[in-house]
Amino acid sequence: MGDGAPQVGVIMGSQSDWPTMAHAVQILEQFGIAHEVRIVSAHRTPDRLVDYAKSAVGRGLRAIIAGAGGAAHLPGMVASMTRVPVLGVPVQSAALSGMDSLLSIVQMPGGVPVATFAIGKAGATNAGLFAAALLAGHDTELAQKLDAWRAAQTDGVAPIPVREG
Ligand code: RP5
Repeated sequence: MGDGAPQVGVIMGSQSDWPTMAHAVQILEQFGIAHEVRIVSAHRTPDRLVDYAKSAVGRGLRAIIAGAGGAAHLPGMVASMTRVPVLGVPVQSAALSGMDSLLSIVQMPGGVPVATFAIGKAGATNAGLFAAALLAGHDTELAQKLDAWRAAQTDGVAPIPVREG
């Protein structure tokens, strides 16, 4: 997806995480950032996780957006095996509304960083935007697109609220 070798990897622990992680993918597509999307489960496909994390540097990935829910070990385990920046997205769980996911991802021990985002759609969207910002530091065209996106967002906020209800 996108032109050329993937610069960003989007991984998720389960197919059930897709509705959330789709928001990160949508941002990457909007900015034309080459990316790949995979299911990588810390618990159900541990060998796939190891292969993915250990190959990330060699394959040229610049960021990995990792979403998981519940006992969300995926982002931290990936971060333990690669220096590629890992952006963690807590997926909203049914049992605990994503607080379990959030705390699993954010409470990394010192030395193994995972940049942790908000629970659910906002977190996935912002992880996509953050990856774009990381890449924009070395890509003038992408930087201009990101500036335009941010300006459009600002322009879209009306100064006076509509009186509803
Ligand atoms: C996590 O547990 C996944 O990221 C998903 O959010 C949740 C359910 O996973 P499955 O039971 O579908 O494998 O590992």
